[in-house]
Amino acid sequence: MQEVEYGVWARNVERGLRAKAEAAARGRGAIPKFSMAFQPIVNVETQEVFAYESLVRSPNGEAAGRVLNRVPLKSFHLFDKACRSKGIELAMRLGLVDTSASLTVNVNPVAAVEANSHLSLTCCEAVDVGFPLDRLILEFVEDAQLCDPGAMRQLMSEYQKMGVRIAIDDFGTGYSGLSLLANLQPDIVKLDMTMVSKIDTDRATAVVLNAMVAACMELGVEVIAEGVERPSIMHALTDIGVVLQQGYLFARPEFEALPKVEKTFRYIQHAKTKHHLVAQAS
Ligand SMILES: [Ca+2]
Repeated sequence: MQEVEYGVWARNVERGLRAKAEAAARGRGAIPKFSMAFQPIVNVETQEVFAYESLVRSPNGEAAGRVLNRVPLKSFHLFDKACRSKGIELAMRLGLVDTSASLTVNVNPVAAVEANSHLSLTCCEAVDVGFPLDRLILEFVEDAQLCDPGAMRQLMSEYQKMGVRIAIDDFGTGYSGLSLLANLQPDIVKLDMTMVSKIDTDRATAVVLNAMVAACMELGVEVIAEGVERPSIMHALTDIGVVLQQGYLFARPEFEALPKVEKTFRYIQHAKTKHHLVAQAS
């Protein structure tokens, strides 16, 4: 009982300190004002939204760069955390938990390893506002050069134990490649957009992606493809078993809203039927 009481007290103190630090940073103008847009990740097979990714935007919905360029380096870790808080808070307000979709929020791995309390506060805040942790996905950018894989693995497993899922973002661009899967044991990988954009035109890229996806499947790691912009990319991905897809073909990020995808799913169904008929005829 005493431990729980102490834990609650310590958590509240910690939160109070963070809130003060954030308010002070905002007061000094250290963290620029910002908001979020949401982009769906769809399952092209079941035609459901798997998750929405929350993405930073300026307060009027302009591109992320407008905000990111104004974040002072010393406030970067605070900003990283503030983005997740905003994403969760907005997703709650937009009724995401009333759908079957999850929410993905981005995490800078260096900030997470060096200021772990920021990440645990993200989870505390999620619990406080009634956001279920098993619907939360943390997207870590793959950067083995900046982060010790041992420390990252330990950090990730702590959150996995709480029911949060871990995704490796931009998978395939880093230096460690497939060994990262064994070292970090994520739940999900998001294939790098540059590779995905060439799957339908460049055979070498298609072969490498196929091998990466096969390794993920063997290890029970779910795969998401980002940057799906043409039906031929969607078909090439579906052919190698990647059904979770994100990109302009389905929906652009929408400012402070969860994009509607009913029309998209009708379009996917049409494209799939056509692809199937063409394959049968040839
Ligand atoms: Ca991301």
